Amino acid sequence: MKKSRAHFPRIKTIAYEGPQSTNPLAFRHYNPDEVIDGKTMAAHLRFSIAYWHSFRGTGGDPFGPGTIQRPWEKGPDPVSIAKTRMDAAFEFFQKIRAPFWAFHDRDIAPEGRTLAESNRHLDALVDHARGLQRATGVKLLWGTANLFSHPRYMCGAATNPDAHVFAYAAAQVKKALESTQRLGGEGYVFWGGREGYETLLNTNLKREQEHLAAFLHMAVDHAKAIGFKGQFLIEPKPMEPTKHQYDFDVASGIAFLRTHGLEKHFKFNVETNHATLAGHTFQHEIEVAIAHGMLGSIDANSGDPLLGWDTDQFSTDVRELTLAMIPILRAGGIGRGGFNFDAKLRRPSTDLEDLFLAHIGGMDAYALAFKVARHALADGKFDAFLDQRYASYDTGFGRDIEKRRVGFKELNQLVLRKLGEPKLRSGKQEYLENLLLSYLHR
Ligand code: XUL
Ligand code: CO
Repeated sequence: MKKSRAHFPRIKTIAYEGPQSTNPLAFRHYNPDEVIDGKTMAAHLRFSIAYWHSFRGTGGDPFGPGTIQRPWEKGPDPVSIAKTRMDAAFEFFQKIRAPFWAFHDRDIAPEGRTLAESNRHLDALVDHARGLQRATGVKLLWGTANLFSHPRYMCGAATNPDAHVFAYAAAQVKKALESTQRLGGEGYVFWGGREGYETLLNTNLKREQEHLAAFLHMAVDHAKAIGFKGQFLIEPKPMEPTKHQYDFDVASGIAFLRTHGLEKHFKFNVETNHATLAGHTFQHEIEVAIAHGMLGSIDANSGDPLLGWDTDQFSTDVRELTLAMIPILRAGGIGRGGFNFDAKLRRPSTDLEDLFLAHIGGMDAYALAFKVARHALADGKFDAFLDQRYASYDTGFGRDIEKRRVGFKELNQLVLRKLGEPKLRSGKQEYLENLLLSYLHR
């Protein structure tokens, strides 16, 4: 990237300076080149930048307009502005040392007057992105279609009561999928922000859910037809903007996929703030997905305990991230997914530098959590505790229960004749929390 065209002329590529550094524009824990277990940290963590927040976010909220103004937001027409913006984005991806990015179709290219015009705009920007990906080595984690902003989708896309809207959404996803394929995306995300309802008085829930399943089957068929090899991901969220969203959480997502014969084709993109909105912890959603072999990727952010909506903040809560990282590492890592910062600057964070500071904090917090979790697991105490807690199922009648070799009748006899009253065995929560604390502060 030529210096004269730099969009962040005063900010150099962020360097790793170690935990003692006091430079706010340096990494203290994320050392992308450090090799751990034969893989660089960059390859373990697969950080990704969300185009929609970092390059389309304005700072606007439901109570007021945008506050964030970027110097590159000018040009003769929307497509040229979109290209300049993308140049700035790739300069940022490189300087922040994120190996991946993620986008919605309408983030990168302006909506046209017709679908054909929108598609032409998207083609132009996908060409532009291909050039930038080649020049910088930054890769696409996943693509998706924005099926929630335009007024046509006000009552849903695949679950819209009007088949015309369903057809339009199908055409849009077809194009977004092909664009993701052209950019070599590792995955493709379905987040159904408006796939749900506001009132059952106007909603046929069963029919809408069947339409959603039909839509996802069409996506699977089209991926097969074009040879798209990326992973399909469902991103659950219980509400917002819709009152009740069908992909409520991972467990209901699994039930939905299995009901409709889709489970082989999908995994989950678990988002921290969505877990909170569903009344779960981040770790819970990850654990449920892993238990079913369906963890695909992570949208890394956090909510605010005092605000009831999806605030999409950058997380620096190393304890929560360590709890999330432990099951991920136990499962062998994030695979073809990544940690995508689906997070945005606060409304008053208007400096260009704030974009760097926000991501540095998020990346350092995840890197630290990764290191703490690795250390904790290597020590083996958590696993040993779990093994011992369930050991009664390893032999004897416990094993018979797991193998389904006994029923109520046999167990009844066993308790009456031999076992009697079980002894209380402590769950040791405080011991385990203190153990976690000891790894966090060493
Ligand atoms: C919305 C959200 C989306 C998805 C992609 O809450 O998380 O940005 O990640 O559509
Ligand atoms: Co998300």
